[in-house]
Amino acid sequence: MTIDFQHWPAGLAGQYRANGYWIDQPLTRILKDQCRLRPSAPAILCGERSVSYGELDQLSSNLAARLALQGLGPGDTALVQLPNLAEFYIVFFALLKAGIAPVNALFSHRQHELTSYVQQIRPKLLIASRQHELFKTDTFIGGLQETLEQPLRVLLLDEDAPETSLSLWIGRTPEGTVPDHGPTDAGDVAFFQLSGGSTGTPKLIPRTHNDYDYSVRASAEICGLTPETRFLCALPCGHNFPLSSPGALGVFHAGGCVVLSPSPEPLTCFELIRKHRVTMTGLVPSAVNLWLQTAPAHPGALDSLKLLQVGGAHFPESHARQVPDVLGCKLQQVFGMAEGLVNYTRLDDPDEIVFTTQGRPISPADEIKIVGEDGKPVTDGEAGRLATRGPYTFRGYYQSPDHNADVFDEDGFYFSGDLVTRTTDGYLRVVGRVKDQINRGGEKIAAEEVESLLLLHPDVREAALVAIQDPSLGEKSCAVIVTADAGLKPVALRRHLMALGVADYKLPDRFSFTDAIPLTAFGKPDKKKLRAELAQTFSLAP
Ligand code: J2J
Repeated sequence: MTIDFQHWPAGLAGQYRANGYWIDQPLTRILKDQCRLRPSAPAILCGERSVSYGELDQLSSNLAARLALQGLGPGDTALVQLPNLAEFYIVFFALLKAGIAPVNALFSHRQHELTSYVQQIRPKLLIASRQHELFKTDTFIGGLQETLEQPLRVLLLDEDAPETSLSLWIGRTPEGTVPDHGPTDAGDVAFFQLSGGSTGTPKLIPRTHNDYDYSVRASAEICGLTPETRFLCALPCGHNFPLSSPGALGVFHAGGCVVLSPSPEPLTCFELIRKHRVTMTGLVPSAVNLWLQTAPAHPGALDSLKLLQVGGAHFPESHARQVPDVLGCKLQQVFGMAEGLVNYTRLDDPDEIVFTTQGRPISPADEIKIVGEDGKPVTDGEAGRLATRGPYTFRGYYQSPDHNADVFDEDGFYFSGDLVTRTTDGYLRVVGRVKDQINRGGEKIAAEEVESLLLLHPDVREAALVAIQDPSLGEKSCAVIVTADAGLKPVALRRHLMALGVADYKLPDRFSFTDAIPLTAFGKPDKKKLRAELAQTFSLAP
């Protein structure tokens, strides 16, 4: 059994293999290699725990074997929601070993997001934590089970019942003969990555072993990772950036060590960096701003830190320039996407490139097109829509033919929705966005998703979600609402969204009530005009 997804055309796939980008090995080879080379070296530091490569291999094999004994294997999917703990990687490798393809939901996701993922992948397995509000009781799980045709096996962290305790399943090697079906073929889906999205439902991105492994190997090389690398994972560990750019998988590939932090909060991270002599980390710009403000009061705290990667959202040049002086480390800008393409400034690039661009693609095989409003390529330096295809850029969202028709051209180039310019040396600058998305400190909010939830409120006639500038997060969201009820209050709408179980970061930061939403010549909400109007309103606000 395999999971259906949009493959690369045979010609390109042949080239990717011939050039050594695709090596036809499962992602589990990352762990296998390190178990051979350095089984007792620490792979993960998590609180007081240190997990060696040998242990990571053993624990993930325990879980994989138990899942196989339950009859789970290739073709099956899992919904996983774990916080930044060692179990995230144990589970990730276990599922790869067993050939089960997970969706790794963010810990901030609530029933709206999880239900949508379940509807799309129809999982046979749920792995989550009792610490999450949804799993404090079994009510939500029971509801999910009712929507599925087959039994949902559930494993929970911090669970007392032995039959559903993730820790027990991980901790003991099962007895008896274990069927060994997995991992899936290297050309098949290894797992699903989450799209930041611009549509009503969050879309899933099938990632194959071949494509993901290439991005990890190449990223590790670009970022100069070695067995001495100590990487602080402070962003949500399932996100594409801290997982693969080069992220934890890149660090494992190089034989280094991942230090887990529950969040990017500066004091927590500074303490971990000091304690574990962390050499590198990756942050979103809003977190870097906090670090820049906090670091001067903690001289020496970041002594071991050599490289700070910044990506996920616009990073102002004025902040970029402060990084080496204030934080005492090298800056690397990263412009990536869960759909594939990742750009890095290189470690030996001149300062001007590092401070003023978002890097260039990983691979010589990454094909980039930048097109103007007429659909024709722009000249270098001119802004246009970014389109790309390549050995680790996906070819279609999972089960989304209509949306795929909108975001891919006939040659298989994916339009990311970013507006970029390119220097003559091939470096990209992100200058804007055409997708209907708010980038709230690196967390992506699909406007349409929140708008359709707002429209479920009986007093909301029209709703438009737009970005407003924010000094700390870069952007926040404002919902512009047309209502017949003059007494409708933001608190009522916020409660309405919370009752629908949407993740907190998607709750509009502001509400603005109006008589009519301005329309473009095509009759669509004129968000550009709305943004300009709101900028005025909020800059005048006390
Ligand atoms: C401006 N916008 C950026 C940047 C991403 C590495 C790093 C980041 C992501 C990521 C990732 C940006 N400047 N430096 O997956 O592997 C915006 C763009 C892009 C979208 C993708 C990785 N870096 N962005 O952020 O899938 O709009 O991936 O299309 O979450 O974030 O978001 P996401």
